[in-house]
Amino acid sequence: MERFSVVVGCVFILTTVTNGAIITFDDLVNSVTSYGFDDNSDTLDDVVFTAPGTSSFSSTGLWSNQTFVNGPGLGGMSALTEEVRIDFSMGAQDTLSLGFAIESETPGDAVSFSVYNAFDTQLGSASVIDLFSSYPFGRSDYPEGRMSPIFSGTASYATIDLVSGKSDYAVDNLAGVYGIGETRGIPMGEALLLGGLGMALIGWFRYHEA
Ligand SMILES: [Ca+2]
Ligand SMILES: [Ca+2]
Repeated sequence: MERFSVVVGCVFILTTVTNGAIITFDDLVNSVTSYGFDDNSDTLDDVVFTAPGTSSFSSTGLWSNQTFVNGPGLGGMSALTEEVRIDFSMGAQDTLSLGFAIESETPGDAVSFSVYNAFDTQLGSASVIDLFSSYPFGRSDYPEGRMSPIFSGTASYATIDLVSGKSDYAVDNLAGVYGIGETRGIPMGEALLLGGLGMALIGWFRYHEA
């Protein structure tokens, strides 16, 4: 019985490891209207960012002197409603966190990150005021910050509302746990290590049963 438990435990580790991921947009192509991220490389995007209406995303903004955005980020122009919609094809859970910067000389604008389930019920939201980040010899080029909504349940999509005036924006480094329930590959070295550990445990139980 104990040996059975050990074997089942090892198989569980090998098939349902769920890792968080940070989306950096480093391969963003300029002027696309959506950007997909495939967390487990099964060719199905787990997270899809969409620009509203006829807008498109820009990868060419100068966002180098920022703390929360490291170019390239997902950039664009202000929209009448939200600037970015994020769909989680396989769900997201617990918390999300996204850096942002707004091309403005005046900080103090409120931005928001709202998370919804598949029935359009809001699960959580974060509202943040943009500020200049300080450096030892100055400050960031643009006001910026990080929005980190915490929620329970499975998120289906989220909306990012950044600017009401005519400003450019960039978001970057979305951290979260996506693709819930999907199978993930793990590095061969770790797989061999886990497999070896399982065999060693089985051997140990056989030795002690004898
Ligand atoms: Ca980036
Ligand atoms: Ca996938």
